[in-house]
Amino acid sequence: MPGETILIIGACGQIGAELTMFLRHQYGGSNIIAADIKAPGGELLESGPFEEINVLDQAGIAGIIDKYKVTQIYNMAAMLSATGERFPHKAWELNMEGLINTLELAREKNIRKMYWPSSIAAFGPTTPKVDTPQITIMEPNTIYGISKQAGERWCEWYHQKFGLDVRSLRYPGIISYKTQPGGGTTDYAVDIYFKAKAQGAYTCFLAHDMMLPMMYMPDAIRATVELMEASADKISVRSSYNLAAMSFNPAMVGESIRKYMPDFKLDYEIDFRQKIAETWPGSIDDHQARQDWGWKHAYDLDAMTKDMLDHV
Ligand code: AKB
Repeated sequence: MPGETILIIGACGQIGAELTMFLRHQYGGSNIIAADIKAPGGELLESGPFEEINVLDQAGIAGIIDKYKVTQIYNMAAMLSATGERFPHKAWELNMEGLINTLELAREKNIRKMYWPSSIAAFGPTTPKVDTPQITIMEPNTIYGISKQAGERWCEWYHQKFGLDVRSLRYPGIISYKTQPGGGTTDYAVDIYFKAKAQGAYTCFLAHDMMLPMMYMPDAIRATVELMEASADKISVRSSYNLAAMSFNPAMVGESIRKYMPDFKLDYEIDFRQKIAETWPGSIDDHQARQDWGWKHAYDLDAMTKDMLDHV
């Protein structure tokens, strides 16, 4: 990837922070421009350029693209499902106008490649729940999910209309220990490890048998970078690729943690996020990603549990 300068908007978020550091290690700090609404501390700030910008500020982003001669954009800024239900208009504005701003800038400024994350939330209650196909019924009923579904249509439209090389993944719930998620429905699968280590116990807001597709952060980062580095003729999906690694429910995470911490206690106080989770798939058929650009996950539940407990 020599000669590329990559702008990552939303660089301080759960995925953005690790993606930024991964790309900086791989391609050199000065070639990866981190941007977010508020400056971070620590290695994200020290390891390369940082720009304070709101994804809704199109003119400001245009200035950053010109200043650094940006050739690729990753737009990772989003409000997730649970917070989106509390602030629906704000979520729509951030998720949709933010996306359209960057698509339009990518077109205007001849950006070589753009990345935008979709989610399993783009599916809805009428979608087949087991091995959800790449192409299927999509009637999401959260504002976050509606914005992801509409966003996928926008991405495909920009590709068809203008030949923009925009690529996307439908992330499952992402589990990580470096940066915590905020405002998602799958967040329990991160919190549970932190509470297991700190208190030996966790009270879960989803039901014990709520199966959801999940992925460990190293797999999510590798998938993102592999998709972006695949040659364009291998990319047959311009809306967003289904992507999978494992599926589990809270009781299964509890059992996995007990293999390393036999006294771990798990109980349940179910809240409004259960209703959101019930509308999402339990497992995902990602054969298109595996076939097109060679996607292969590395972590299953027990391998992830061991690594999480070693690090949190
Ligand atoms: C959320 O729970 O909102 C996100 C997602 C599945 O996109 N983690």
